[in-house]
Amino acid sequence: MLKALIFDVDGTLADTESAHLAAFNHAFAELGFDWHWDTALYTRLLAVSGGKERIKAHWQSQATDIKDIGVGGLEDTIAQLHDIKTAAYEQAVKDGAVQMRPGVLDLLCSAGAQGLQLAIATTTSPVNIAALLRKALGADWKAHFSVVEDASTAPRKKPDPMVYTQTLSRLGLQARHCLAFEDSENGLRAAMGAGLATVVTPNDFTAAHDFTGALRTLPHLQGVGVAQLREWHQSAFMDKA
Ligand code: XBP
Ligand code: MG
Repeated sequence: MLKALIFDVDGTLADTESAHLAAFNHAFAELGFDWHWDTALYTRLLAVSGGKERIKAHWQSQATDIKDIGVGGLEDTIAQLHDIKTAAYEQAVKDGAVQMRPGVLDLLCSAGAQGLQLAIATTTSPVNIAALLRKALGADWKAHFSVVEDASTAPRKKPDPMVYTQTLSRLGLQARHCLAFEDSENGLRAAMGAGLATVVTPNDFTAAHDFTGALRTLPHLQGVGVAQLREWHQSAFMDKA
């Protein structure tokens, strides 16, 4: 029996990565770095979950000047860049730069109304979740969710299943009673690693990813209701019976 829906944030609830990309480039300019990530490079860099990890991966790929700064300086500078980036992203969301994806709000509302628990399992920062969902659901957005697991609670990033196993534990539910919603290969691997049947809605940044093993891969969640999810969920477990 389906008891809970667990949602990824970036790329799943909303197409956020273009706003994240602009915020990263703003931070690089603010601190005088001559880096400018374009869409093609960012699409590749999204293979690394976590903004700080993504900056570090890029810096290491540049190799040239990383030794000049020393490890402590590297981590501090990455943290400084990420703080500036997060503030810029938060402002962009407040200014309306990001929209929820089709069907997401309807599904969140109908699932809650039909007694399903809702949870969030994301790699992004708490500030980013709050900015997005305050805008979409109002100041009491947290009341819609039984559990929120994010970069601050699950330090091992996707495709590590940590964020999903912690979400299931806090929900007090087994994976077979839940569905996960993701947009990326890392996210799908993390959810499947926790034993979760997963509905994937790719976006422009993740269209080329490998979604082998997804319960369904859909262009969006428009028109996907709770009854349909219950049917897909049941078929997933009847097939395994
Ligand atoms: C996607 C990510 C995040 C965002 C940037 O998270 O990997 O790193 O790209 O946000 P999700 P931060 O699991 O929601 O798809 O800079 O806060 O990491
Ligand atoms: Mg995502």
